This record gives sequence, structure tokens and C-alpha cells, in this order.
Amino acid sequence: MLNLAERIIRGDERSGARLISLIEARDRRGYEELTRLLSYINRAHVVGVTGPAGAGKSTLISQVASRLHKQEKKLGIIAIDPTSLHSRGALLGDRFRMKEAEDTGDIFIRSMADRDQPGGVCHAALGAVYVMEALGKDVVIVESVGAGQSDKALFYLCDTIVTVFTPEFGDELQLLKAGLLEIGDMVVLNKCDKPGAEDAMGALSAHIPVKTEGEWSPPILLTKAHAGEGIDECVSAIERRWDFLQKDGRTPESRRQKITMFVMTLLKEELWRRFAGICANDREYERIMGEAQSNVIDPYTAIERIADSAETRLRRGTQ
Ligand SMILES: Nc1nc2c(ncn2[C@@H]2O[C@H](COP(=O)(O)OP(=O)(O)OP(=O)(O)O)[C@@H](O)[C@H]2O)c(=O)[nH]1
Ligand SMILES: [Mg+2]
Repeated sequence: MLNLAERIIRGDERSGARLISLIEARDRRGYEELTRLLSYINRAHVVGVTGPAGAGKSTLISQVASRLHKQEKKLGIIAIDPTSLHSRGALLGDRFRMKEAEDTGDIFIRSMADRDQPGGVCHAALGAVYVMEALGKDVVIVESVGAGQSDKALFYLCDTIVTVFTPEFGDELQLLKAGLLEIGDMVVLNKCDKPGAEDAMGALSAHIPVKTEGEWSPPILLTKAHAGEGIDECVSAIERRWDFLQKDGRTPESRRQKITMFVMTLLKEELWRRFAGICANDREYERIMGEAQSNVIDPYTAIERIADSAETRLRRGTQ
């Protein structure tokens, strides 16, 4: 009998979905299967789409994906949905907004939410990207709101990042606060049918980092995603970006750096998860915290003592 990895390499999407579920469940058997896929990755153009909630990311992705599909490209979509923390309905909602992509009947769409780590990077997303690459997808699109530092780490696994804004978010301060502009390789101003599109365009242009000769320069694209307008330009920009990366931008070194960043971000969360588990039943921790609570020691000293005690035990454990 073929194992999951072998079936995935032969293009079996049901096995792909099963492996993603194992990774979501943090099942070690899933990691073993994923290891078998490692010589089949780094083939697809991985495109991350980020931007404020409701900016039109899903609508845009659906339109772009269905056009790429018409060009005989094989597509996978991963939608990371923070709202589904509150209701399962949102997962269905996201798929519903990807109607054009769904209607092709030929695009692998996977919605996921990391219920264990609200606001955190989606633990299973990297695995899902690997699975889709091993399935032979040409383009894998990842959607995420991209709020918070750790969520941004998700985009370390992308080759191209598309940031989507709307005229409502055109205001300078919002853009800077969101911290999203500087990570974008393409900027989409969606909902151009709304008032304020020109002002927003001006604010966006002023903030696009200036690139030197030979570097990729992020284009600004104007769209009305719900009406399918501006989509062809988005598709060509994605293709131009891929050509650029093929020539000189996607070096093994940059890939190595991205993996390091991704691992470090997830490691931070994992260490914290384990540490919090230890503290929950630890007398030393409770004693120090009790002293801080009753003002016997100041909070800074408490932090140092708790960290020292954890470090000592960690070192002892490794000897
Ligand atoms: N007026 C207008 N509405 C749009 C446009 N594009 C999308 N919408 C609408 O905006 C709403 C939100 O679109 P989504 O595609 O779900 O946005 P999203 O960014 O994926 O939202 P979240 O995943 O919840 O963060 C939907 O009702 C869309 O129909 C546009 O160009 N103009
Ligand atoms: Mg969405």
C-alpha cells in the first residue's frame, strides 16, 4: 500500500488534505510524511495575500486564481481565517467568497484557523504549502490578515507578498501602523469604486520604498475585485514577479534565511507553550509570583528570578 506522501506525489488531493489535518493536529506521523515530501518542494510560486479585514483579499484571490486556472496553471489556495476562532461559519464564508475559484472544481482550497494560538502564526500553514507544492501546484496563494508580528512570520514562507488596501485604509497613519506596506512586493488598492481612491493612491505611492537598480520595485495596482476589474493587471504583475525571481531573486541563501525566521518564530511560541505548562504546576514559580503579588519583591526581580529558575532547570535537564 502506498503511504500518504507517495499518494500526494502522484497528485492525490484527498491524501494532501489528510496530511494537512495531521499537521494541524501536531501529529508526529504527519511530520514524518512531510519529510518524505521535502525533495518535491520549492517548485511553486508561493504568493501571500495580506491586508486589513474586509479589504477584499478573498474576492481578489478568487478572481486571480480563476484567471490563472484558465491559463492551465495548477492552483492551491490556503485561507487563514482569524475570525473562525469565533465561529465555524466564517470558514464556510471564506470559501463562499471564493466562488469563481470554487466553480472551476479544480483548485485545491483549504481554510484553516489556529485555534490553539489566537493571533499567532498559523502552525500548519508551512506544511500546507509543502503539501500543495508536492501535489504539483504551479501557484499557491496564502491569505492572511497579517495582524501582529507572529502572523507576519507566515509570509516568510512566501516568494511574493501582495498587500491589499482600500480607500478607507488609505490614510497614512493606518498604513504605517499596519506595518504592512514595507513587506509588500505588490500593492493592490482594491474597492476603487469607493470615494477617496485617488487620495489613497497618493498616500500609497509616497510610502512605497524606493528600490535601486536591479531590485524588484513593487507595483501599485488598482482593482474593483468584486466586479473583476484590474485582475488581468494583477495576474501579469504576479507573472512578472515570478520571472524576476527565476532570474536572480530566489537564491538558496534567501530561502535558508526565510526558513530560519519561520522556525525561530514558531519556536518562540512552542517554548512559551511548554514553559507556561511547567509554570502551571510549579511551586517555585508560585512562590516568586506570590512575593511579587504581595509586594515583597518588585515585578522586575520576580521576572529575573522566574527566568533564572527556568534556565537553571533547563540546563540541568540537558546534562
Ligand atoms: N465595493 C466593493 N466591494 C468589494 C470589492 N471587492 C470586494 N468587495 C466586497 O468586500 C467584502 C469583503 O470582501 P472579502 O473578499 O471577503 O474580504 P477579505 O479581505 O477576504 O475579508 P476577511 O477575510 O474577512 O479579512 C465582500 O462583501 C466583497 O463583496 C470592491 O472592489 N468594491
Ligand atoms: Mg477573506
